[in-house]
Amino acid sequence: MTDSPLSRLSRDLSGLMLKTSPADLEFYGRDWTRRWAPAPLAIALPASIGEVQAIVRWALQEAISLVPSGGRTGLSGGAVAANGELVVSFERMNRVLAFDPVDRILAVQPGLALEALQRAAIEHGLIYPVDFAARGSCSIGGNIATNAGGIRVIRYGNTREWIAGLKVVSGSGELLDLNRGLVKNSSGYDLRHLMIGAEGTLGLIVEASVRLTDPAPASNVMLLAVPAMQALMQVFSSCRRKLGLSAFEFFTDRALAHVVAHGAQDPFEQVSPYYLVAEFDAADETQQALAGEVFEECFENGWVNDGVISQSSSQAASLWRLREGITESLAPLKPYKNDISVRTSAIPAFMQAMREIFDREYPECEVVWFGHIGDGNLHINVIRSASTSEEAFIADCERVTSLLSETLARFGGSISAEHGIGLVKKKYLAGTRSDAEIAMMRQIKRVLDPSGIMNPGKIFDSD
Ligand code: 2HG
Ligand code: ZN
Repeated sequence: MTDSPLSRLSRDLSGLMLKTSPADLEFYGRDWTRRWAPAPLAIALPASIGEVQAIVRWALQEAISLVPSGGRTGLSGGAVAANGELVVSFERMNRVLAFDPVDRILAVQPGLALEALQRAAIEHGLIYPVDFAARGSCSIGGNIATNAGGIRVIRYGNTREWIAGLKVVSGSGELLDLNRGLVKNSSGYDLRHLMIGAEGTLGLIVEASVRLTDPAPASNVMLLAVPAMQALMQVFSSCRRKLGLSAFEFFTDRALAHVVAHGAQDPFEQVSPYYLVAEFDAADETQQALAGEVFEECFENGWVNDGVISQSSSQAASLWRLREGITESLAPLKPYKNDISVRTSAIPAFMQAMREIFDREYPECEVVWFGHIGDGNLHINVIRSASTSEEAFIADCERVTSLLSETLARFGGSISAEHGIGLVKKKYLAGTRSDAEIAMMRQIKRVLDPSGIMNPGKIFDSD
């Protein structure tokens, strides 16, 4: 074997699993974005924290960048390796390590799939409440790296709320044991929170202590057909006032058409421009009766013109499918994705402003809106028309996203609510974060990753 960085890595770390076949480089070098051609140097699949530390030491010596890799379901290019980086896949570090019933903390490795974590919680009579459609393939390490949100943020918050401790190998090779599962810890800067949402740019998450909670009360789901945009928030206020909401989601007629074309069942005869999915506590008759009251109030006020309340868990699942199946139904069309947030109170005015921009700027594209409207988080997927080339389409979407970014700045919103900045949203960061903040983020990166080997080029370029 010739003497190369990779041969030195195999020699120094003889047990380390490495993959280098073209198919593996392709597979591990990309996430769910399909814009960048994967070109990693190789894939390392460490089995222990010791191996991860040794990889970082090697990377520092060889000046080779590292791209952390979980389930690669990301939508912002955060896990893309397109520049000769070593991908560090946590596929083999995917175990539940320990459970403490007093602390209600599950210690897990970063490669554990979200769904497997949720199942492990149930085995202990508890739940891990962060949830979203990619649960079967995404990993907890990736969820932490993007501070993933999902469908129950309105009740349970984002991933950040559930991380009681983190072990991280920093860009300088140190193993940091952050917060160690403490509930209270007022001892200076909380570096754990710095790592959450850092998209792997500061270090590699090698273990997480995840908080669990009591099982959710019995719930029902209602799907409401809404004739006008202004009514969306009126329905929200009514639901919020009277129900114990665990999710409040929305989608448009266009989104519905795509999931239905993918096999989901449309329960309504007439098309409406907007739909809302509300999940609410329905543990007893009093709570169920309240749902009936909300329903009536919405009908009487003309905010809703059709609706259905689930009568069984399978009906609840098919109503959820209408919302959760949207991303998959659109995937073959390779949409350009926006994932924005504003304060929930600003949603009506923001939607109106954006609709005017999209109607004007995307005359030929289909624009599909959906998302977590109760959190102020909207997903906007733009679909290329057959007459436009992929390159021209991306260029056009980037131009319109600049307008979106300016509008977000006016509304005090964010260009990434829950998917991360990655490569996709990098050029719009300055619309959401001030120059002073970005400069400080760069300085923080220099402290934790002095050689700039940790997922470089993601979130911002180093100067
Ligand atoms: C969702 O809420 C996901 O379904 C994906 O965050 C959003 O595909 C998207 O744009
Ligand atoms: Zn989402």
